[in-house]
This record gives sequence, C-alpha cells and structure tokens, in this order.
Amino acid sequence: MATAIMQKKADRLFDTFDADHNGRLTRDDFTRMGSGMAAAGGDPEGSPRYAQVMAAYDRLWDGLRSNLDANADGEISREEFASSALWGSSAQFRELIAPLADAIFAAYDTDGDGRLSRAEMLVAARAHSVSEADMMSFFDKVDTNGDGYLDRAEHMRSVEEFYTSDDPKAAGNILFGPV
Ligand SMILES: [Ca+2]
Ligand SMILES: [Ca+2]
Ligand SMILES: [Ca+2]
Repeated sequence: MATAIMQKKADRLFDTFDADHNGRLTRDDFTRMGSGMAAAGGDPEGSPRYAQVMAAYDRLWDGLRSNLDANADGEISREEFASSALWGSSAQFRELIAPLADAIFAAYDTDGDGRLSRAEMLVAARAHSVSEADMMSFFDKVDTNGDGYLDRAEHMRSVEEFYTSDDPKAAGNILFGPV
C-alpha cells in the first residue's frame, strides 16, 4: 500500500462498503448492501435468490473481518482497511479476495448464466450507488473481448486490478466509479 492511486481506491471502496456512512465497517453495512442488491434485482425476501445474495454479502463481510480487523473489535476502521497488506499483493488477492469476488459474481449473475450482462451490472451499480454512466464506462473497458458480457475471467481480472495495480490507467480501477 502507499501509492496515491491505491490510497484513493481504498478510500473509494471503504466509502462504498460503509453503507450506513458511520465511518466504520460492520456486519450491518453488508446486510444493508445485500438487501439493497436483492431489492435492486427485484428478489423478494424469502426467495432463493434473496438468500443467495444475502449469503454472498455475509461471506464478503466474514472474509474481510477475519483478515482486516486488526484489533479484533468486530469493526473495520478506515485505517485498518487502507493499511491492509492486501493492497498491491497478488498473492494475498488470490488467497483472500478471489473467493469473495466469486461469491459476489454469483450474486450479480441474476439469471445464473455464468456471465454478467449490462443489465445485471446496472442492478449492481444501483445497489452500490455507482452511476449508470460510470458503470457502463467500466463495463466497456473490462469487457476485453467485446462480446457484451463480463465473463468470470474478465470480472476477476478487473477486481484483481482494483486491488493490486498501481497503474492509474488500469481499467479495473473504476470498479466502484472514478478514482
Ligand atoms: Ca458502517
Ligand atoms: Ca448473467
Ligand atoms: Ca466479455
């Protein structure tokens, strides 16, 4: 961690995850994001999709808490989040974040066809307060084979760039909007 672009991305992601804007990450934020994602996708409480989406966000929280909550108080502060050894490390990314990114991919893949359409990514944009224009600009950059879908590899590459690249021009940087 340390480079300016990394710091900006960490701040951006922290603000995205801090759904209740109280300056720290707790399980509540992830429950809120999960239900927001389910609502944006039109999945009512009690439906199998609702349960799947909530489980994905729950897993995301558990994975982050067990690795980033340095002082073990059940919350992740902005400092804990940004100072994590995770940023910039491909090894840490593969071990910690790649499985979480897979869970979120499944949560985004509403129709379960194994790829993310523009419509599915717009649902995610709504749930994470990213503008439609920003999401489409991200989509076009990371759909590297230009087939109009993000497949697993394209999605994973973009998430990996977000966490590990200090290239200010890396396409994955704008996963949650411009930095
Ligand atoms: Ca919070
Ligand atoms: Ca899909
Ligand atoms: Ca594609």
